[in-house]
Amino acid sequence: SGPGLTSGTASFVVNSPNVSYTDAEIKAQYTYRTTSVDADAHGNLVATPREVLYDFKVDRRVPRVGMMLVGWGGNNGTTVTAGILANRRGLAWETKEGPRAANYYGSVVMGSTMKLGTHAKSNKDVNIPFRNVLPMVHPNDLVIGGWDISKMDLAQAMDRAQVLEPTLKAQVKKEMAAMVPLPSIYYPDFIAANQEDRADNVIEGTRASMAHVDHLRNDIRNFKATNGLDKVIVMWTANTERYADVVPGVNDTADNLLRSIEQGHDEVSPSTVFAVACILEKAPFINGSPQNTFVPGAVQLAEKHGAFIGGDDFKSGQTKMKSALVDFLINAGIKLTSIASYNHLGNNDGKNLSSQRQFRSKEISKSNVVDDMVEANSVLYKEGEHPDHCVVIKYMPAVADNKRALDEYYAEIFLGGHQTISLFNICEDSLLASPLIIDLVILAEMMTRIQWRASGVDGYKNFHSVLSVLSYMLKAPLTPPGTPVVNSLAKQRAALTNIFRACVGLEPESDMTLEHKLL
Ligand code: NAI
Ligand code: DG6
Repeated sequence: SGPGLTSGTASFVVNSPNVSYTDAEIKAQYTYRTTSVDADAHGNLVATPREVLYDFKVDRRVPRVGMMLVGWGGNNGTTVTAGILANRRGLAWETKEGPRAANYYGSVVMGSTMKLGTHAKSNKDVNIPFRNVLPMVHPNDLVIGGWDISKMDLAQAMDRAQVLEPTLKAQVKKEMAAMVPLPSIYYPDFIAANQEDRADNVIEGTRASMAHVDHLRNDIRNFKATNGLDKVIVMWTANTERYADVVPGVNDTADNLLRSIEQGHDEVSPSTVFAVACILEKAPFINGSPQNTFVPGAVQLAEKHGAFIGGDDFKSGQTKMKSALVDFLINAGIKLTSIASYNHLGNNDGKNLSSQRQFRSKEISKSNVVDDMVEANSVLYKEGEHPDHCVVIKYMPAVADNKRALDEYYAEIFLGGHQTISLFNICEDSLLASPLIIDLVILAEMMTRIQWRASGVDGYKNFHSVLSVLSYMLKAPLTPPGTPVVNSLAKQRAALTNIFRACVGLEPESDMTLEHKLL
């Protein structure tokens, strides 16, 4: 059939000989234009425009998708679940500030737009909801399940989290009470000792084992079958673990990792066992916490099985600001010389992070987020020079999920002057993280339906197993081995939108707007 898109799958068609539509697929031929740089015999840089022709193929059939959360009974798990129920049922509730209604604010997919192009007659920008650029799953349609080492049902767990208004909770309570997390694996050495009293819903055994992998695979299969699902996406939103030591022979290759699991090696974390189970089950697995779940052996296993993985650590508030603000400062030619970041929070995440080894995982993911921007500016920074950067997190039970993040950015400006920027960011942490969980699930699922080939070559392939296209939502983006990490928020968003545009044969949005300048 021709290029007639049914409403609800997309709100536009691309009118181009390079793009074709059937009920099942969108096919696009796309010219990827880059600039290749080399040095000549005198050491001068030579920039050469390059073009590569790719074919993209997008499966337009939106599947029935399950989202399984590890740590379902936590603050993020209960908040995202209640949020989806509230949206699905179009709920409204009273607060002291007046009525509020369900929305998806904070989700790039559901709450943001992208420029499609300029209007043929008026030359004005035409913007479309981000979710319409490709046929994505709607979050209201996600079937939700998951695991927790705490057996509390989701209604009680939502009360424990202290995030949502009582008037909203009352409306979703019945449905949430019927949701009970599956038992999970608990290896006490990996999370803070102060979490022990939560662990009343655990599968036997306190070390990695193939029995655990098989148990989790079986859980995914059952969830899929019981709910008639086409796909399941699994998200780690459980406690931050300590780093696992990367040891040659233990977790450095896929085979070694599998052997270590069989032998019950104590450097294999629960999150890595979940990752392995998902990889073997071909369920995309995303790590929303900072620990090194994806030890080299896990990445290699994913590559071997063509399974999708993504991570690490949701980028919600302070770090998102940092990856936007530092981009601005350094690209404005201002020499950032130090960043001091303080947080205090009183939720269970804060309690877990009050333990040194778990804090260290978070400190690492929060600290590396400006490296690429600094490295890119050799005018301001000598090789190896870096702004001072410190990260402090304190547990303050009284503020519960209302995290306080205080940042001071100190910079050198014109002629030795100084600029100090102080930020004070207060918000419910889980209300920022929940839309990221939704985006990560929807985008990861979308990536399972996009394939590519070099034009003229037989056989389409998937994107690389490591979904670095999810970087916008993650503090320490995992990238395919040997490829650079991009932290700049603007670049991360541009990569996401422009890759999705390429899939329907559209050029990247350049923002040149020559039509308004060459008059
Ligand atoms: P939380 O502590 O409220 O929830 C974590 C849940 O995981 C708890 O219910 C706990 O019982 C469960 N759990 C621990 N180990 C488990 C295991 N092996 N299997 C299954 N369940 C297990 O924490 P919250 O606030 O929901 O955050 C979750 C994770 O997301 C943390 O690692 C946090 O650092 C990370 N994160 C949170 C952000 C936010 O804005 N809320 C942003 C960035 C990351
Ligand atoms: C305090 O830093 C606790 C953490 O879990 C953070 O709240 C979380 O990682 C979000 O961090 P950020 O920097 O994205 O706001």
